[in-house]
Amino acid sequence: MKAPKSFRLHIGLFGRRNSGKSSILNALTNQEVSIVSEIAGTTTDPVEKPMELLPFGPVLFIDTAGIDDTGDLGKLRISRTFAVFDRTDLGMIVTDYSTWGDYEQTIMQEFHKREIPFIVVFNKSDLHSEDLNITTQLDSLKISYVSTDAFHRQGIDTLRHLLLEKAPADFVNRQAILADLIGPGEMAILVTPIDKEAPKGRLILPQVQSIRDLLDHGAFCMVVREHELELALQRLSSPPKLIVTDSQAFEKVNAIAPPGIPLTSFSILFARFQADLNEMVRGAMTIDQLNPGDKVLIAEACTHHPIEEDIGTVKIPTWLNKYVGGALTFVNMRGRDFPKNIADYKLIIHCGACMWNRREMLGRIMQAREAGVPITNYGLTIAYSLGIFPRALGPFPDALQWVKGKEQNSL
Ligand SMILES: Nc1nc2c(ncn2[C@@H]2O[C@H](COP(=O)(O)OP(=O)(O)O)[C@@H](O)[C@H]2O)c(=O)[nH]1
Ligand code: SF4
Ligand SMILES: [Mg+2]
Repeated sequence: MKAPKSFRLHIGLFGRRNSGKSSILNALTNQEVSIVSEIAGTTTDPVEKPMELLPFGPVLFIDTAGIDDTGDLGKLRISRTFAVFDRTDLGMIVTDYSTWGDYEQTIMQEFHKREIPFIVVFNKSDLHSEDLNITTQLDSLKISYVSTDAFHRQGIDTLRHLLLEKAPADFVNRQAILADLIGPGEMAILVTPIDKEAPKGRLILPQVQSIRDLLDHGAFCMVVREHELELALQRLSSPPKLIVTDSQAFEKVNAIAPPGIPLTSFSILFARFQADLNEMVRGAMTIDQLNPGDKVLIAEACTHHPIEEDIGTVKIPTWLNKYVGGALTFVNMRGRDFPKNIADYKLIIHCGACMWNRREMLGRIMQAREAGVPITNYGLTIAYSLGIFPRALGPFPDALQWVKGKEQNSL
């Protein structure tokens, strides 16, 4: 399904002709769709370029190709380029240290005036080295900047991290946990086992957040233990839109829930809400490629783990060793530190990051991707081990398609 335009992050690309806007776009998206040319552009109409930009997904670049400071700045104000500011959620000024001047400062002032977050990109760093006069000034104004060499793809990862850091929260955070799968006026059933591992007297955060999400969107739910699920289904005059269960009760719930009713787990909902479902599903699928002796990083966001004490230190390591038929080398990390040498690891298994915001988790996913290391989370590791993926990914066609393709290839 194509993402509607208004949900896309609009990135306004400003910069003189030949500053390297198209080259930066290509380097960021790894697509050769924007034409890189050595001849200065002729049109002053901004060009809209819908693209996939990791980790955001679909974004819209608005390329103001074809304007520069050769014209009168006054003309710029009335030109169609200036209207791009009205549509820009996040701005980029592409320049280099030798050309930084009035034109760039005008754009910068406009961003400031409109309170649009932006990044200054000093491109062509292979040709022009840093000018301390400029960067000291930007530092004092607390303006984010980066040096890139789009030609040799240097600095592009740093730029991508800055884009994530600066993007308005509305575009980074998911709007719904599960309400988008249910719809207003419709019902979900949430299955929450109440066993000795459940905290006393309360529900855990993901369950509470899911209930609230449904209420916020005019949907509703029934909350049951797995033992009462069958009875609950019998009482309903029409089936629920979705059943969500704790991964640990998945097998039981799978047997009770008629095949026509979509079923998923809280872990999967939260891999989508707090992280990136497709990326984490891909990560879990690489468990099959692990061999004894391989290094696996187990990362937890909290420095202490109030829930499920031993999952990262005992349960997952024990199961994975059994699965690969030998001892893997596990390293457990807690808190905000991420090891420098992540490329040494074959897999990163992260906690659900329920105490973090999505921006932080996407930052980690990007780091893993840059190092070429697959990443998944606790819940998906468990789900994969239980053989849950095909049914539990039913409500997420993209992720399911990927799993099916992978299974087909390995036949
Ligand atoms: N040396 C060098 N050349 C670059 C760099 N980025 C872009 N170019 C070259 O600069 C020219 C203009 O680039 P382009 O991306 O079309 O600029 P645009 O007009 O701003 O879109 C092309 O010849 C590019 O190959 C860079 O970082 N270093
Ligand atoms: S942030 Fe991670 S470690 Fe902390 S409670 Fe949530 S899942 Fe556990
Ligand atoms: Mg261009």
